[in-house]
Amino acid sequence: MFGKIVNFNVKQQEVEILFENGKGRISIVSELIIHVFSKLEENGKSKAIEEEVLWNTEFNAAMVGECLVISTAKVTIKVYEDFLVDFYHTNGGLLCRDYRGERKQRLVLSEELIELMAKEGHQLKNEVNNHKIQVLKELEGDEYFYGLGDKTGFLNKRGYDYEMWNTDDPTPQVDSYKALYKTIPFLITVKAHGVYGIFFDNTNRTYWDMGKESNDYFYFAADRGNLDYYFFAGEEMKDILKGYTALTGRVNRPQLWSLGYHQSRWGYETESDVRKLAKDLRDNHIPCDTIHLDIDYMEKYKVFTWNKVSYDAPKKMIQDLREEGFKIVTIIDPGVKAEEGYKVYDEGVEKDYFVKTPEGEIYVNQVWPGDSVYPDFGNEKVRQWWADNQKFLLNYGVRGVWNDMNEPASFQGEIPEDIIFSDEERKATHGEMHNVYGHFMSKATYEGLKKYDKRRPFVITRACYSGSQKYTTAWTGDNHSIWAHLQMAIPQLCNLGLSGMGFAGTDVGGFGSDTTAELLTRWVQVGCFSPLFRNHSNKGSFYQEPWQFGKKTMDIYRKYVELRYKLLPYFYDLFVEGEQSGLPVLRPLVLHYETDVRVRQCNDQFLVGESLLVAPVVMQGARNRMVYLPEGNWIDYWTGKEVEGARYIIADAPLEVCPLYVKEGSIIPNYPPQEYVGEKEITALILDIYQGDGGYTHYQDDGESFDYNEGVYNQYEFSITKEGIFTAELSHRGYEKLYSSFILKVNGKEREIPFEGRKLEIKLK
Ligand code: MIG
Repeated sequence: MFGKIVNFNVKQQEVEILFENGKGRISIVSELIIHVFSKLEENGKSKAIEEEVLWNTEFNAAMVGECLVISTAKVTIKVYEDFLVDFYHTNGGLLCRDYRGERKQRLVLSEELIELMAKEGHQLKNEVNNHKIQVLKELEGDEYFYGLGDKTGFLNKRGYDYEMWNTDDPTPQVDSYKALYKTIPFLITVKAHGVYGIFFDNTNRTYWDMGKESNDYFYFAADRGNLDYYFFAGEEMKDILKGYTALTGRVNRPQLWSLGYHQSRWGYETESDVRKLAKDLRDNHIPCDTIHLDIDYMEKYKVFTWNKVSYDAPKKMIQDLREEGFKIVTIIDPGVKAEEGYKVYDEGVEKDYFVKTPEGEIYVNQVWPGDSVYPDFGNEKVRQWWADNQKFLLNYGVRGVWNDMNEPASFQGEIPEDIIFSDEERKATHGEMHNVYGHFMSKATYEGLKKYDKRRPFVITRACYSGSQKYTTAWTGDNHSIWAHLQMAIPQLCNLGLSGMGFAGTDVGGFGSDTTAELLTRWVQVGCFSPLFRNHSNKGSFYQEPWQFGKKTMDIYRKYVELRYKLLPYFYDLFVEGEQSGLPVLRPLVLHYETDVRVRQCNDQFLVGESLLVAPVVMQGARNRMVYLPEGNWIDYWTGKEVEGARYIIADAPLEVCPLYVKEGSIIPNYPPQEYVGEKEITALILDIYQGDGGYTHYQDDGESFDYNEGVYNQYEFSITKEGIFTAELSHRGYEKLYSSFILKVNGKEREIPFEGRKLEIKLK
């Protein structure tokens, strides 16, 4: 307990508070972002926020009675005895108050009952488990919670509890799971009178109760680390996400091909399997840019080796495939086979790069290669070494790296929490570094690719921490081919986006268990709108490439992959915009319509940008569904029919239809059909125009390099009015390949307008 406030002291933008029994600090990061901190143990720097910035902000701090009141133009913070902190809008309204009471036990169980239930394996717990760091925030009653990374269940996290402890558990993940692969201790709260965000920057195991235990409070807690959280205020959800990503970083624009279709499976075991796959894709005209190689390409699962028995000449294979437009992404696990004579192991041992037991021995557990050791990614030297190892893959022509098993996973029991990991130069424990292991592995991979490939790195990870979005994309791990997991895909991807990790996808068709024609069909209708669009499946499960279930399924599948390729410039523009706004590509409806209570728990629809509303069918057997359209007018993408919003409609959805609506006044750029990115030189940009008032910004660059940082890109501004006046204008010119024309598509009719860089104005009707 901190006790009473004794004194406070302002140092630039930090307010240090002296309590009777300890010290606290409130930092003014900006007028909307407040950092609450008290040092409780030795700890390294933030892993999520690499450069701690305090934007120049005016504020006042003064004691008012027993209370320390700090005000920026937007937020007023009241600090009380025991370091209780309340946040208000500076113009008056309450944002969020610390809860004053003790935690309550909802259900008291007898010892006898606990024992009895244990006989069948039920693990009941009785006592309220108070944590060393425990921040209880008052609930007013109307809060909805979003974010928290990849947690199972539905969009709104209210009424559930979670833990942050990166976990590899391939059994079908359901709503009652406390943790999955990722730790993103960030949430956004929406309530009737405001919105706020909280980021608890603690890498240890943390506990989150979103009003499950009681309707009076929610909490976040930990037994290690510091009291260290950020409070974000703003007018709307977008401001909160912008603030969070301003601190932890944003998704950078990817290489364009990585937005195409990816085909994967564990595993295509031999070179001829891979060549056959590529041929099948092209023969069946399923557009595809990327083929993923799972662990079978390695020699005995040893990372940075190639199995030359099943692959005759991998370099030649990759080169041949490249000529067909395919890029190869290879998997890399962190576990290094403990085998003398194996270069990666020998080097790591010699340089002291593996994690150790408290007694100073290299720690050994098991993963795919058998006995394996774990690189100590928390240390920069180890990361540099890992970055250098990427050269091995790049020399073969590999274009991206897929990082798996980096929770880190282990087959012989959990890695004990006292195993010694590094936090840079400082010795730390597994308990402290576990949740950032995948983050640092991704960072090392990113840096290796950036240094040696020079193009925008394409990295996929399973485990991550807040801030990993700067370095890597993510997939949601081992889902199953079950309808519940197609249903879960939507809230999971929406919440990942609201957690800053916007470049994400699920295994289309489902990873474990066997998919069906119908499930695969409905999944591709979600997958083609997911930022990362990859079909992947488990060894031993049915093959689920698009042709595996016959022509009808394949034809529908192809239609949606083709739709994705058509929409590529729209996806790309959304990524470029996200660099500024922090907004994800795939968004829950609540992000744009947060005052509409009807969308706050919408679990089976989502937006791509602001213009496209997707209402996929996620129920077996359903051939129509209810769709909620928010305010405004919407146009049915398939029929062109206009539908009024702010109401529910029943949409027809035979197997080949994924209900899709475009907001009026939208301009959506399209590419012509291609089987892979770059197949055609695109000189005419298609603009799909939906009449109404609207504007659109389009970005054009080489889709690959970092040259855009030097201004090598073109930026186009388009607009449309209700009266049918269309304008096009270049707002930045720096990339040589200017479009020579625009193909305007209005009500199904096309009209080509030449463009020479000068402003255009055209009457459409
Ligand atoms: O424990 O590399 O989630 O995508 O195919 C299995 C084999 C290890 C788990 C990944 C999955 C991948 C599989 N891996």
